Amino acid sequence: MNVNRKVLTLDEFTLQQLRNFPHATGELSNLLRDIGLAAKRVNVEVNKAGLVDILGDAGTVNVQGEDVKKLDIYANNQLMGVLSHGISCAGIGSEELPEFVVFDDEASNNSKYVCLFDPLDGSGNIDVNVSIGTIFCVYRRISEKGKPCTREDFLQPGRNMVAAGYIIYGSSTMMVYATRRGVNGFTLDPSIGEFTLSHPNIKCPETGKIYSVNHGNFFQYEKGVQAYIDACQKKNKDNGGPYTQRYIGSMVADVHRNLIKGGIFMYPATIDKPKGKLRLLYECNPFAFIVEVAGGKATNGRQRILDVQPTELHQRSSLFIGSRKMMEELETYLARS
Ligand code: P6P
Repeated sequence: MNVNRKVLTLDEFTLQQLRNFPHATGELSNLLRDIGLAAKRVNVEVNKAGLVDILGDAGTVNVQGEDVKKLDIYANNQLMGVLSHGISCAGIGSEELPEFVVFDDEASNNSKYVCLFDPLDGSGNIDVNVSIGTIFCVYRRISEKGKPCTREDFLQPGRNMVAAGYIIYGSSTMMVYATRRGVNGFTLDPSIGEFTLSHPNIKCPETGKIYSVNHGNFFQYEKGVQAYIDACQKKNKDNGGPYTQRYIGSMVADVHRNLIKGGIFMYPATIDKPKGKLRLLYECNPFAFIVEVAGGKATNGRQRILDVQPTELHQRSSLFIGSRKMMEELETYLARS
């Protein structure tokens, strides 16, 4: 009987990658498998959110001042659990927690990596069954191994990232992650309870016809952004269009679609949010790393996202991310303003 060996599980894929680097310790492979395990547990709850009392608010407000959904807390605890009990992570930063968490036990202090994550992005969409996601990124610690990790380990510029990824809980559940070697997508096969390689070597199309932005904020955007959006609406078959506007209101879903099909996602600064809405460390940076490895671009409108030097865990940023040629056209409009 032919065994279909082309469809590798996440575990088999990470081990195969490990075999390509004989000197690797396997810590990153372990860490990615740990995240995959947490994702499978979150997926079970997300899929039955409509059936049990895990819907709705937890009755608390997080450090962002946002109503915390019960699934946010559950997802945060699942990720913290696998990472603190593993041997690959010295500490974490999470959207749901006010400060960094240093695990500070012998095994964790001897770990090479730290993680930052948004455990459940787009959670406002949970109750209306719109796709939501988990976003994560991994850095090699710069503090002395054998001791507790430090704040500086988490405040590295995104260009230092070792790996980044997301899980999208949608029509299917997918885990997509990038290392400098490439971007690969794994679809959860419920029949075996494993993520299986379904999108090898993802490349972001160098151009596209989808633009994603919240038009409700149009008159709050800077003039260059307004001019670009106006140009998108005027595209036709003679100048590279017509374009389609798609905005789900769940970053993981919007950026994932554009990564696969080509397109541009924008969350510009607004009058109400002059520093932008999205979080640099665990939303903008991970997606910037993934999209750049796949051949796209990501900026804050003035600077490459991955070159921004972070100063605090929850700092916000504007974000423009997507197909290279669409980003280059956007930059011509921003330069004029
Ligand atoms: P708005 C979800 O709350 C989120 O953080 C991102 O996932 C999403 O892209 C954005 O906010 C949507 O924000 O202001 O357009 O509703």
